Amino acid sequence: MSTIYELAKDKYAEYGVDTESALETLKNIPVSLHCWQGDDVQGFDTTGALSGGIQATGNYPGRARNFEELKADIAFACSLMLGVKRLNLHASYAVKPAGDLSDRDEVKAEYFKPWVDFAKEQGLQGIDFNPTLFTHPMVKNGLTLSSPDENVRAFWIKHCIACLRISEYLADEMGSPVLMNIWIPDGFKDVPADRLGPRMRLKDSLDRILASGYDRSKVSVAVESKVFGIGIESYTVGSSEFYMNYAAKKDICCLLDNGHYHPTEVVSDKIPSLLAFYDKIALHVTRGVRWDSDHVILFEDEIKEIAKEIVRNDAIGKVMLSIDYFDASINRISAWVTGQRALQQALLFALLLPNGDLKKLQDESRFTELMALQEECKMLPLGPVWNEYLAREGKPESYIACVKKYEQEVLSGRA
Ligand code: RNT
Ligand code: ZN
Repeated sequence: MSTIYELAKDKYAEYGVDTESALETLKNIPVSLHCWQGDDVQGFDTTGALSGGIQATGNYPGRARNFEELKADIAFACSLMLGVKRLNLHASYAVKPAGDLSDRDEVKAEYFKPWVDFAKEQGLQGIDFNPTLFTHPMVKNGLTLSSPDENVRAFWIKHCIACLRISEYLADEMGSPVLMNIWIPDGFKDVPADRLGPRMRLKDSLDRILASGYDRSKVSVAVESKVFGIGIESYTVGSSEFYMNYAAKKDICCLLDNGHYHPTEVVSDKIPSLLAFYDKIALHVTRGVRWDSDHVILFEDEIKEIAKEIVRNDAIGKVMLSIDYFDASINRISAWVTGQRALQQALLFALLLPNGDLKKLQDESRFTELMALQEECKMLPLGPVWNEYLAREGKPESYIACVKKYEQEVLSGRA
């Protein structure tokens, strides 16, 4: 234990905060790592440009081009990250035997066995899963589960049902429940003539997917809303209100992505609203800059607010955390590590607040003292506690040199 940590520990103790229990809690909070940061959301089953209103911008060299490269990059990124890790996969990352030309509606559990082996090797806690309803020729006129074309809808319903089976398989193999999150890009660039019809079709599609049945002790199904995407500016079928009501009626889960709301709306305020009604909620933690730009998470105010709402509402076991961004303009591994560490820093910050005292001040309407104490807390010595966490987990404080070395030795060989 470093002297500087001892001093920080004493300082926090003056506020009634136990740094040891904060560190113990922090290291056990699972964070699901999105595989798609490593290859700009390309996946293995198509060479088409990313579609669905999302974009990975930049052309930093060294993108993982196949399963072996992506695995190597994830393993390396994991070696620089802290805490309990899970892996978050998209169906488009199926590892198919050579010559297997089956389409997404025939995606099978066995295609994910190589990922299971990898996750076990890496000591990951579990795997989470996502059907992939974008970057594919069966996305017709930008629509999938809400399409008026019954063939299109049937194809994607079949895909999602296949993904339920894969999720159950992943839960069995990893011995850990799987979050299966459904996000669809469906919407219109310009003013629609019918806003209800597509939503009724989406509702029916989801009903049919859920009606195929799945083991709720193994799989939590989530639906992820969105306000708009590039080229889908005027109307999104899977809006926040649509999915929140759907999830409540069907007793499934809402997934909140903090890039998916109007810029002045905050997910930190939505978390306690949902906790009043749901046993579990899921998050995609990201950083939107002016729009759903999926920038790397930084240790910034809204991330801290999100962390506070999880910690002070005793919701650590109720809020499933995944990171979700894709930056192709910087070293992709550094992007993974910076974002995952920033989320952990925010959680540590929240765990080290005198949350009980702050709540009491609010309940006693002592707002002057509440404001003063909240500001005082911002100056508490978080850094030394963070560094102690790194030291105990055997991770370097600065990871730039390691990333640069990997870049020279491995990434630079990828033409
Ligand atoms: C898109 C959603 C969605 C995707 C991934 C690839 O706006 O955030 O979660 O980022 O599924
Ligand atoms: Zn998301």
